Amino acid sequence: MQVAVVHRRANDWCLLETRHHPGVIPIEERFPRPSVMGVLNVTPDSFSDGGVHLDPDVAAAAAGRMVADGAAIVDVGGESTRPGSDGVSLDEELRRVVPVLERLHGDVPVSIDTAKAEVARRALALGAELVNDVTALRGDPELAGVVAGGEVYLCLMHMQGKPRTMQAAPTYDDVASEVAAFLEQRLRVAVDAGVPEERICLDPGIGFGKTVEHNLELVRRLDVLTSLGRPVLVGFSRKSSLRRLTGSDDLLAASVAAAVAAYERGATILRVHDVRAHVDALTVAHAVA
Ligand code: HH2
Repeated sequence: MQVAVVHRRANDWCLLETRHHPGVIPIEERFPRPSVMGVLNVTPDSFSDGGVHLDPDVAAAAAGRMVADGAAIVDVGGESTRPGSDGVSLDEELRRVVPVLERLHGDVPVSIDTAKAEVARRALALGAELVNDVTALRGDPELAGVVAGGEVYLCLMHMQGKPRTMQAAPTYDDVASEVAAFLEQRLRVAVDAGVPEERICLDPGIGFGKTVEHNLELVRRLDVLTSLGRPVLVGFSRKSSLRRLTGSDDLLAASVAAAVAAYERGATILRVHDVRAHVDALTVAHAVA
């Protein structure tokens, strides 16, 4: 397959080259707008589904249900990044995710939510087609090479600080333009490392070193991110800002509203826990649009 590789330099778009990437269609074709990414945390301590999917058979069944409900891909993660979390060892992360990936291989389209090159390597060998790195290639110097060497998509996410302390005092002069500048720089790092640009999507990192108002501003001004020319992924599902806004512990309606708002402002992929409700809502929002 022939694909054009377009790089952004200053304010100009320029066609730099045309490359062959057999077998991998551009991310916009693989994930038309809107597409839903189901969240499957294989952790004891995640935000909202911690402990639910620790049994690999239970996790695999849940992933199958997400696809049946309309998810385009299921994001499997073995390390919680909730505020205050410390991270897990490589062995522990592999112990959590590999049995799940083995059960899903060939049946369910999978994304691996990891910052570790070795976890990504094992996941790709077991069929994962997207690497979702919340550190945007800052966590493990070998991850870019693993992604560049595989036929795989990449999500680069913005985070201010580290999960342990990121919610202590998030500060920005202009959150939308600072997040956009960061993502543009990480996009360039990924492309320079050999990851084809047409396989990359960008994510503002809702809740990762942001106040409620920062998160809302990022959705409100999502055009600042879409103008970078890459598909934007937004993960607002069940995040604590929604609880702060509504005062409710049931975050389903709030999550759906946030996803629809993000879609209407240009988001392509919505990362969500409750797949069915989001697919229905986005189907209607898309039909109206
Ligand atoms: N949010 C979480 C984890 N991974 N990846 C992307 N690209 N975007 C996100 O917004 C995002 C992410 C955190 O949410 P969750 O998976 O529910 O919780 P935890 O990190 O505690 O497992």
